[in-house]
Amino acid sequence: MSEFYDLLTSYAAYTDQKLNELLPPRDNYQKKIYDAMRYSLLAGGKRIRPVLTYVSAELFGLDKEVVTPFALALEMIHTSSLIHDDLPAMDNDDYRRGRLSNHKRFDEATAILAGDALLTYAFEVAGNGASALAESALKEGNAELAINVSKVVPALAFRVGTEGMIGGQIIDLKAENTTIDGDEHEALCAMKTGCLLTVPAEMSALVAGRCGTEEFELLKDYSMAVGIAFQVKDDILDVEGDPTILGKNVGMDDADNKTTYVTLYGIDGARIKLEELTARAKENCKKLMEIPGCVPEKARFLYDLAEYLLERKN
Ligand code: GRG
Repeated sequence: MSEFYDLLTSYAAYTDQKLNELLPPRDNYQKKIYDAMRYSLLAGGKRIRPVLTYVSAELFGLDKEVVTPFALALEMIHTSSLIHDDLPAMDNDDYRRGRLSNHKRFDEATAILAGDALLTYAFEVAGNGASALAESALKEGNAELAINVSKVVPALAFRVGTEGMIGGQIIDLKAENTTIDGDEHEALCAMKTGCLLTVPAEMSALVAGRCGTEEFELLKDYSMAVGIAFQVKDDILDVEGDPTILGKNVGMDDADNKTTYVTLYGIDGARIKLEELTARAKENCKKLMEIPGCVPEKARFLYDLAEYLLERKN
């Protein structure tokens, strides 16, 4: 497992370094917005979504550098959603990633703009990455790859929008003070959390020309299982996590009277669900290890990642 941790840490450090380069401090008239964007983006975070993007690409035999613009864009989108999620109009959280949330450190208007700016910049970065890949594919006479690559940014936008994370968040808001049933809650989690964890598989498969393959379906199902498990764990941690390790307050779901995996199934039921989802994810990794054209060490990493997310304390 120490090999796994070393690699996970090195992927996260690589992400931090690239994000820092992409968004350097600025001393211009708009300095405040750059400060607010950097404040949340460079506050740590596990960088799970970029890691899934690199490893999905590597599983298909690509270098992680090829998908790095998409990985960074995804982390910026995720951070923008955390900033907006913490606002008083949403979950109203004072702490995130071990520090004051963006609107507490700055102010509400700045936090709204910082989220907007990270989201906008993410699509600029992803679009530029896709253009560069399409251009080099065309130079090599690979029109099919150029067409596939042109689908990456729309695929990303789809998973963020009304059928993805934002769709999940609107159901989440409804789930405050209203009880929703297990099916609607499952749809909520698949959209709100699952979509940003499955889009790495989709983006990498497009770039690697693997859409529609067995390995793509296994990887996508792995990512959704891990994505929903991630939300189950989040709900459990909100009940029994340690705020000093979590970097944010606990008990927020209860305060908001939210429907969660814990309110629906109890803490033990939620744990069982978490274990079932993790087992499904690991089963898929075992199959991926056997598929020719997939890099087995990367399938092994994904296996360990599922375990790590099951055990995580933050
Ligand atoms: C700004 C595009 C945009 C949308 C706003 C507020 C909102 C719509 C969506 C909220 C989405 C949300 C906060 C989902 C929760 C997902 C989740 C489990 C977050 C925690 O992710 P971790 O644990 O956090 O990966 P770190 O800090 O490690 O990155």
